[in-house]
Amino acid sequence: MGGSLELQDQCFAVVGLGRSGLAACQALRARGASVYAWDDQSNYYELVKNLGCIISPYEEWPWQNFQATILSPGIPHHLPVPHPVARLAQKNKVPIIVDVDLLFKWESHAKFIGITGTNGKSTTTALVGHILDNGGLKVAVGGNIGVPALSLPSMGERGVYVLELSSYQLERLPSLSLDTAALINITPDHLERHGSIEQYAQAKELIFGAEGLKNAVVSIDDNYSSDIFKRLEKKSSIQLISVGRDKSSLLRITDDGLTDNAWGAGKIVFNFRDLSWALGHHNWQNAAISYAIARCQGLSFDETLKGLQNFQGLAHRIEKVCEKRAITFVNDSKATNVEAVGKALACFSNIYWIAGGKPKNEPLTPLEKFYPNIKKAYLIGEAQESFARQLNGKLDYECNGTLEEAVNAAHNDALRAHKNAVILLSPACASFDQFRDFEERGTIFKNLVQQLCVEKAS
Ligand code: UMA
Repeated sequence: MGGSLELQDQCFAVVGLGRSGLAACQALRARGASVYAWDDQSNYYELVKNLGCIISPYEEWPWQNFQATILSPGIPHHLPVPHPVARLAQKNKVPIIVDVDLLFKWESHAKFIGITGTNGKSTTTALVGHILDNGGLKVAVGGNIGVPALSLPSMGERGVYVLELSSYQLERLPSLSLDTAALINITPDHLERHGSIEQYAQAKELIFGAEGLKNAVVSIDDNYSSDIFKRLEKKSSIQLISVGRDKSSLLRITDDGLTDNAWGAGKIVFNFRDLSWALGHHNWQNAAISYAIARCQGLSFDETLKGLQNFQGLAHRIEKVCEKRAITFVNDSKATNVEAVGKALACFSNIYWIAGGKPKNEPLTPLEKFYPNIKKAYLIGEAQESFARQLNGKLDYECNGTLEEAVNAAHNDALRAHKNAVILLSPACASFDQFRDFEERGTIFKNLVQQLCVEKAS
């Protein structure tokens, strides 16, 4: 992104040199800005020094010169404890932003679609990108989905950016500028960072705060989202589309299909069961929201349906890896919370469930209704003892420590049982105790599975 030197008189701090921070360093330097960079790990110091960034202790930085501090979304500025850099920025009245904020500023002539929610936001973001691209629009997809905003191409005024926005990012977007904003659902997540579910919901609601917002798509099936919808009803300047199972929904999800009271004269316009990727009811919600967003962009019914039908689904989210000897392996590494795991457990029966990782201190009790679908649990990572205590007497389990051990144990048990089975990685935990992120965890799972499938086939 970018190549002119229009920022050569400006100075920025970039803190956190993960995916978003590195892309920010590159983009800022390409525009000629001075960049002071920091990460508590030294892995990328050489790389950013080679880009011309300055690495030095942040206490010594010229704070009065900074336009903004680009603080990686994962680094707290408030709860549970502000990072010392955030305190320094606040003390020096330097705005704390995330990378996406610069994209809004630099690409102000393009159109932006923002999508948030506790679960389903990556699938919905990818799906919307896919439908719009299929419909002939010039589209770039990024944000929390894993493609840093500042690594996206410059799009020109006919371009459409489809951005997944997390609650972490939404709190640091003073330049938020969206044509269309969508909220999929709100259930407890990241509470250590936001303090309470109410404050987490407030962060999510920020997505509707953009000046000039034209379309708001809100699923109204949970109380927090429904309350946000009611507040939006008071804003007459936006087209507001409610989505959900609730009878009052403009786009109503039923077992027979999507009833469209917005563009389809109250008729059922398609059957969710015809969408091969839409495994599980939660994906019906993702499909309905994506349908709404596409129609808000002016796509015809046929164009929208075509995109919905030929979507391939998303890696690491209830992703079928392979099927061998009546055993289906499913990678759901992205399910880092209990709510997301419930969606996967609801899709299958005779499950050999691999769970655990870095605990989020959420009780497993909401999953108990799915235990009849589970044959046995295989526990890994820091969470294994606490999960074992919670499963004791309710579900057969063993502690395996590592993903590799768990895959082998589950596979041996499933083979011995001689029945159709599903080996499901759906951790209900973050990955950081043993992996870089959920993507690495999912990729390693897929590699282990591929090896097993090849070995056992030969
Ligand atoms: N770091 C410090 N000090 C700290 C904490 C972290 O220096 O106290 C450094 C780490 O050493 C590391 C960097 O900060 O080098 C990591 O920053 P980051 O965690 O913000 O990671 P990025 O790689 O920049 O990824 C971020 C998002 N990460 C988070 O929000 C935690 C990615 O979302 C996003 O895909 C990426 O930007 C591109 O936009 C991931 C995520 O887990 C998928 N998101 C959460 C979620 O979906 O629930 C919000």
